[in-house]
Amino acid sequence: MAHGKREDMVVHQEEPYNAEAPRRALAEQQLTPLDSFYSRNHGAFPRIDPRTWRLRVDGHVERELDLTLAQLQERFAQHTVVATLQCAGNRRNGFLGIRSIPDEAPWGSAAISTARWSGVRLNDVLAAARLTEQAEHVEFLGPDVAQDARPPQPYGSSIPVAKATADEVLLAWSMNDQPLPVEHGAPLRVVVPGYVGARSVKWVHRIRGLADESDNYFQAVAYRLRGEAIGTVALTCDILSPDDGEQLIAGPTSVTGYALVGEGLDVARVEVSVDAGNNLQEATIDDQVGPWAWRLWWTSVNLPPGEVQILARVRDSAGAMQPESAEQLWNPKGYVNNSWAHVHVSSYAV
Ligand SMILES: Nc1nc2c(c(=O)[nH]1)N[C@H]1C(S)=C(S)[C@@H](COP(=O)(O)O)O[C@H]1N2
Ligand SMILES: [Mo]
Repeated sequence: MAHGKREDMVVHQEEPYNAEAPRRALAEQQLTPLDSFYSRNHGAFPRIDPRTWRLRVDGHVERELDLTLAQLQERFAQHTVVATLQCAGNRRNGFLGIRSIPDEAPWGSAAISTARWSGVRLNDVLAAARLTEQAEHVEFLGPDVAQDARPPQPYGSSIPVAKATADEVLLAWSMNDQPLPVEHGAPLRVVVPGYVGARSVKWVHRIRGLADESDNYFQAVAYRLRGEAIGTVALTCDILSPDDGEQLIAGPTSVTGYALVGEGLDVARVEVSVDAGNNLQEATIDDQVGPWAWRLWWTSVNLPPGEVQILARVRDSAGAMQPESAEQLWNPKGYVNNSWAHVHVSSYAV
């Protein structure tokens, strides 16, 4: 099992390792098993000696900190948050038929996963360091050097101070009640619920209070859309089973998936159709595991024989609907394809 992942991972790149599970592996589980959780890396996995590892907090702070993991665990209260992480490139493959996107991985539907994260609140650590009034952003730096950056540099990014001091943002050492795997950032990673995965910096070893956004390549150049750094995640849903290309028996068929809505909003309605939206049926929405996690949904459709496209779309509690087509969303890096979900299956009568 390479990197602790299941054998049937779709590996987009071996080195650095970039892989997602078949979408069915994510279906019907609120927490994604660690062996199926997507892995997105811009550099080689770093080698970190936990005995010499320190977290440094500096920049616009009154008190610089240098903390071992044990000190972090002793001095601050432990908190747990269930949060979905989604890569900005999730569903990029839906853009590729419109115009090609060279040099970016053709992620399918599984560059999104949900875990129960435990650690300390970033805000508690920032309070100990006493951010000064000049600090408008908080930067996170990792040790892994990204050769795809211009120029090559360690991975980093930043979030606005209002988000950095919110209760849900963690410095986590545990994932699904297990020690954080090195692939996911051990000994310590940032988890920024509600924000695009790129801000949840793995192997974080330095946190800085800054007056402006980070000038790291992954904040200042990549992970931007229409000039803005991508922050909050856009309203989206997807089908997790059946998988694209499956062969099924016509008749009653279960369709399941997830929906994800913006901060403070709820899933109002998920609709599923097997006839291009002429007839839509409402899916049942699963219980909420927490405000930062996806909502699973399911329904049963009556699958006609032949080549069938199954469609799903979500509306949030503010009345917003995800955009219908990927065409209007296409962008040169292929970020945030939150268009209506589709899978194509073939079915036959028995
Ligand atoms: N240090 C570091 N942190 C990182 C990355 C990285 O390459 N290096 N990738 C980011 C991106 S783009 C995403 S989507 C998430 C992926 O987290 P995962 O690999 O645990 O799923 O981590 C983010 N944090
Ligand atoms: Mo990402």
